[in-house]
Amino acid sequence: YRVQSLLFPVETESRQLIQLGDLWHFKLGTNETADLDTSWYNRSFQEIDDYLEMPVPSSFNDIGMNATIRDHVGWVWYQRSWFAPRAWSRDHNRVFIRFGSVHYWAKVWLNGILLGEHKGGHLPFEFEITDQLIFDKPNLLTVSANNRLDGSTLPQGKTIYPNSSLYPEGYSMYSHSCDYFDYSGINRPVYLYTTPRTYIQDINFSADVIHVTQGRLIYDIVTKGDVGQCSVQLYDKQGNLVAEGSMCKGVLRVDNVNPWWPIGMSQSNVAYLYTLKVQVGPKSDSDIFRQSVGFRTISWNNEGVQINGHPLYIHGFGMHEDSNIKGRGFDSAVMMRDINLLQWVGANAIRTSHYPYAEETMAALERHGILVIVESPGCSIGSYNDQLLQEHKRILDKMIGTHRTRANVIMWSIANEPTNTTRPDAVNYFKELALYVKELDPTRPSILITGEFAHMNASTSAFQYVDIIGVNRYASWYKDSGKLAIVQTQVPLEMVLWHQTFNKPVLITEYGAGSISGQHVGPATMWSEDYHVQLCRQYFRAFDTILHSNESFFLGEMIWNFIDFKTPQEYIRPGLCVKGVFTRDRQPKVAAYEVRERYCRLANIE
Ligand code: GCB
Repeated sequence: YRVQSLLFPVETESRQLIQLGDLWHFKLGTNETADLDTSWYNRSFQEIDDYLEMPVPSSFNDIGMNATIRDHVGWVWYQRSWFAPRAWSRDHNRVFIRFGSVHYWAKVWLNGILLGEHKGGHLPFEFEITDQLIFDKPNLLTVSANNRLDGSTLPQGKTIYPNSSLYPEGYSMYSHSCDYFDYSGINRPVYLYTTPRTYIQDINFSADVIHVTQGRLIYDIVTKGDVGQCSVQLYDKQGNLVAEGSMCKGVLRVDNVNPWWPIGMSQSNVAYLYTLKVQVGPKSDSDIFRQSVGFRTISWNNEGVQINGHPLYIHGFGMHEDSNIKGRGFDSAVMMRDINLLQWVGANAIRTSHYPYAEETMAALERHGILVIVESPGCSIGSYNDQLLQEHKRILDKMIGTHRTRANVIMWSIANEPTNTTRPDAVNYFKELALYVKELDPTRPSILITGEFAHMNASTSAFQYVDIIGVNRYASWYKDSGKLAIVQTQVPLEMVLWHQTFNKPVLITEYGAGSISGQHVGPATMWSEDYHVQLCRQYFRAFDTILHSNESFFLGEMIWNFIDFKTPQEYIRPGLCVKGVFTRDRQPKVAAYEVRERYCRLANIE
């Protein structure tokens, strides 16, 4: 079964890579139908009227002081012109334009010609532009993006027109179904890259460890043009050739392989990566691509997950792509700060709550030995229909295609906190999705994450079809607020119940408390850092109770959240969800030191 995937572009001796960054021209759309603003895609904004300057990649929401732009729902327009180097002429090259993500629905024009469109706000897409490029004057690139979500998008959203004299005429209220601020625009880098005429389109592979010490790489190279043979070489970290082949599809074996291990499971060999070099096409003009390969085996049963045969205990965080000013915009400085904090605090895993993250981030996490549960954008699904099911499948297909070659990806999260999961329409919906995910990738377990309370009957629940049960639980925060003493009774009891009902491993995917950084109240009171620390201690003791019991099904603990992140305006939160163990500007709250002590002990880090 071939999933939809795109190679993440890299520079090689046969490929040039340029980021189309800096400032683009920007304006808000005037219509609900992008095509009505017709003149904008074949004429420069400069000739038309006013425009703003907008950084790319970045969300557009928090760049200015204009609430209309911050809260805009509908189409926006971006434009940038650029010169193509003469060396890119079509006799020698192909040229592609690739977007890391545009939220949610994007249309792209080059020199007035529609290249195509893409739906899905957290996944990459690209177009070949070889035949549209011009060389004697600037190329005009125009992108329109619509962030309006509805019942058939992931996540879902809704627009309500209150028919009431209490609101101005034509007034509408918009919301999307999750508590994070829905940052929009061109959130991830835009690249131009070249390839030779005959080129490597995709490299599908899976790499595992068999017979304890042998690495096995099963690969399939997709090419365009008349390639004849594929040359495939695998190098270790020191640059020694350890295996090679000449088929476009086949198996490479490495004896005495260095497995890829996450933080904490190996003292000497964390995140060992080999390099796969693929070469195709005529000698004089061959295409070359290099790809990281980590060998590891993921297995699972009704009690847990194993990496290379060793039981895994997850200690990590739910996260968000969120930072000051840029919003969800990719920033390599923020990414590295986050990875350094994850390592400092001793985390071995994250969940890409509540959407797939940037490919740049996934590659960096792989290099640093941090495991990832990749989550689909299906957050808080509230109504089920066939159109949504098809969209969910399409997005899972692309999400798995985008991230499946990463050694650190251990699990696919189908959805976070869907509602009414014992209703027949929900049960059917998740049955189809769970089977679909297994068909796309039988090598990894699937997880579905619940915010509901324990179901007493597995046969009428959507959770019967996935491999792992994820539980988001806010005992002594949303429920029994301020009552820290109940955690140690309720949490172990409920986790055991989930396991007994479904006979599957259980992972606590969220728990936590909000704390205003710097606020101290004794005795510990909700919203203070003191309460945050106390709550962590209570949960840690509850987890230890489960771990020290005779039952072994508890897969691990993930705190909500790594950082404070922006939410829509509402009266239950001060502009941010302040459950971060770190502040939004990535400084430790007091709870971070508490978490660090436990996580470093769990990871055997000094
Ligand atoms: C949840 C959601 C998460 C929220 C969190 C909260 O259950 O999964 O997106 O941010 O609760 O803080 O309310």
